[in-house]
Amino acid sequence: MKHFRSIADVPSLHELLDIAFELKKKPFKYRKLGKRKTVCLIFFNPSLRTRLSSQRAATNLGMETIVFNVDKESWKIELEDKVVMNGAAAEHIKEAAAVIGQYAEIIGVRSFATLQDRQADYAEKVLESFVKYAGRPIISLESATRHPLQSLADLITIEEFKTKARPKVVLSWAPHPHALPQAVPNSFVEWMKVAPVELVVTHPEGYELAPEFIENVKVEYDQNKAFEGADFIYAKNWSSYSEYGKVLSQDSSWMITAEKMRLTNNAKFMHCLPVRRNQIVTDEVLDSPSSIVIPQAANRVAAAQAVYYQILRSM
Ligand code: SN0
Repeated sequence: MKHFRSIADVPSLHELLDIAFELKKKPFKYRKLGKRKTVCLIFFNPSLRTRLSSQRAATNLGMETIVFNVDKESWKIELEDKVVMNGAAAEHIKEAAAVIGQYAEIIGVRSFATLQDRQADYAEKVLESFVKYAGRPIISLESATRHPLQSLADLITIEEFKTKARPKVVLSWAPHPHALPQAVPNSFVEWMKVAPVELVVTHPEGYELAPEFIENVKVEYDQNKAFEGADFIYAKNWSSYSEYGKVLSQDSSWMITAEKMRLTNNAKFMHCLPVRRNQIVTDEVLDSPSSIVIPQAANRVAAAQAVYYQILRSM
């Protein structure tokens, strides 16, 4: 594997899952593979799980890590070409990415959607600039449109907890006070489409995901109906794609409650975290045995390690 920006970069999902399960059982088996290699994790936005799991996964493979909160600790970076840099930005992405590439063999980049300019976000300017100028394998740590390390961990978790060959997996929109990116739901849908699951997406009208993600996916606007017979409920808020970045609804009737979970086939509750209690989901559900958010987060290490493994193997 050369880069890891989306499922399209994965040569074989089957092999990636196999290695993830192997590494989960034997995290230190390949600790010599990353010897004398450094991964630099660059954050333009906050992180808890991604940052720590990516560091832990690197350590397990014998790699060193540099973590760089570029938004707080670096020069402001210019992304546009052919500009007169007489404003706030002191350094261009061309030099910044190329220099970071001199110090690390692998680079991870977190750069959320701005939710201002749809075209710019969906062009993945920041991530693709690193691909173009760093000269190193680039791993998405959540970009403007996708969060593939999360999706891989989600798939590992569903494989572990499923009780039938083809479980029903429901991605449900849930209310949130702020505008959040579409990256997690986009990516989840992209991975679930090729997984052995029956995928249903439910959200209020106006929250349709971008066509390239939602095509060939079943959308059910009635949340209660969507929940019937579900084996997994994956909750997430996102802002509108059509009215880009807007919060169109804060309807609390979409919150995941114990009553709604009773409509399901004793479904497991999933969320990528961080989750706002009693906004997205009630305490009762999140604190119940149905919630698998902690093992889901734990799988972020196996996911990151599997991705590093495949990149290191092809270097
Ligand atoms: C991010 C998102 O893409 O929705 C990261 C999820 C892994 N989530 C948030 O920004 C939540 C922020 C909040 O205020 O709840």
